[in-house]
Amino acid sequence: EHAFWETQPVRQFGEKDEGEAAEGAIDAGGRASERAESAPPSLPPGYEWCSCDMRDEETQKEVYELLTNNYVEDDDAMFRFQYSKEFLKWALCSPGYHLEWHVGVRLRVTNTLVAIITGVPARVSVKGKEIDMAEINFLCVHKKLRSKRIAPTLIREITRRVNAKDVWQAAYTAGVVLPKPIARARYWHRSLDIKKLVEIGFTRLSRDSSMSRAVQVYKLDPKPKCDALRRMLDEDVPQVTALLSKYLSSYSLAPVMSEADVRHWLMPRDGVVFSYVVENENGKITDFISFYNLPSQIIHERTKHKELKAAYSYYNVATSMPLVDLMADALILAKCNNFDVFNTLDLMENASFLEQLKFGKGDGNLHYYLYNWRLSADLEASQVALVLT
Ligand code: MYA
Ligand code: JJ1
Repeated sequence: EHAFWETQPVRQFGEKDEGEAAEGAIDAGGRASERAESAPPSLPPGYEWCSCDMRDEETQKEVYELLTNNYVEDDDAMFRFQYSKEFLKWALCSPGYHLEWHVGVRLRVTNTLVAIITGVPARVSVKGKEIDMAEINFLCVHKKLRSKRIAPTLIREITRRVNAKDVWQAAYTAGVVLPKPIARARYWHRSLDIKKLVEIGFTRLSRDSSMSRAVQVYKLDPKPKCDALRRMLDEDVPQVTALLSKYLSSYSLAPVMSEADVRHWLMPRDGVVFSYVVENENGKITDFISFYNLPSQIIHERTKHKELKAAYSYYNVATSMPLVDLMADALILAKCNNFDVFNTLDLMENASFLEQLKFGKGDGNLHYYLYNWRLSADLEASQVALVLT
């Protein structure tokens, strides 16, 4: 059934529950390092390993093009993620990143990049235990090379390179079900430009609704309700770090962020990540909003539209007002920034505002996984506070 995953230190389907006592590394200390390989696994003849330097413009373009044409699609192959170069640089060149964890496969004769898998270092809190991990993302094999077992080879190679830095755990997400999810989250969508969303087939009008009625339903105020909301500034980093750290510490799975991490992941970046704070009269930051820009390409373009502009909810903290009021303003800010739709997962407290703010449940799931870490029980989405880009 899972010829590759059965060989890996991950929870298997049908495995007996071993209770709280068994929580921890599946393949512990000594055994894990015995497993560590000293040479890369072999690729089919004609292919070779490389590292992708995302600060090099030529490489950035190759990674961008591989993903643009071959990365994640929805179940009906209508939309494909369209990560921008700036976004990829942000997602991959985070504090402490290792060039070798951006693994590529090239076709020797032409030097064409045909597959990648990436990792960045992150400190992750799992049920209160802080672990240095790799966050794995952007696993992608060119459409013409699918089903040749290249993905397992990529996973083995990145595992080897991560282990070489003395890191033995990883966190990753996928739309597909693999052995074995620790949590399942759902995508929810809030229309900002309903007319465009219908035209491109992202949404349908309910049977009893006309377009003009739907436009009314999704209409938003032109400006946020909260006057004290402003873009996050560099000088806010210490307070945002404190606010966020306190908030995240109550979850079973959450990133542990230093000021440097917050500066990297949460300071506004044009066209990539949007962050806002509420500062009170005493100069105290009480609330925080963030979302990132991840457009999708419209695969069978039948209309004038080429791209779906989607904002994805990132980390949000409300202390001076109800979360639903803060997120109502997040929708307005996304609309002001010309997004067509605001997407979120039902992580953290997000389920509490979905209905009131007119989100609809999407057709996509996101499964969360840990590599080489056993939990005694699955987590509820509401206990997960880790958002991977
Ligand atoms: S999730 C996003 C994944 N990317 C896409 O969906 C893009 C479009 N699809 C593709 O590019 C290919 O279809 C991929 C598979 C590359 C996905 N995660 O080579 P194959 C297993 C893990 O013949 P292909 C993300 O980026 C599959 O069950 N495994 O298949 C997080 C089968 O194994 P088994 C997957 O279709 C990635 C084997 O691969 C996935 O040509 C986290 C078939 O290989 C998947 N998304 O290529 C990776 N899809 O027989 C794990 C299929 O056992 C990281 N498979 O069922 C683990 C931690 C590593 C570091 C550890 C450090 C300590
Ligand atoms: O975007 C997604 N679904 C959309 C489009 C569906 C098109 C047909 N399949 C969707 N639209 C309906 C929304 C509507 C809103 C108002 C009320 C009624 C419903 O559902 C989905 C998420 O829902 N996206 C995907 O499937 C993309 C893949 C997601 C997995 C990503 C894994 C990559 C992680 C790597 O780390």
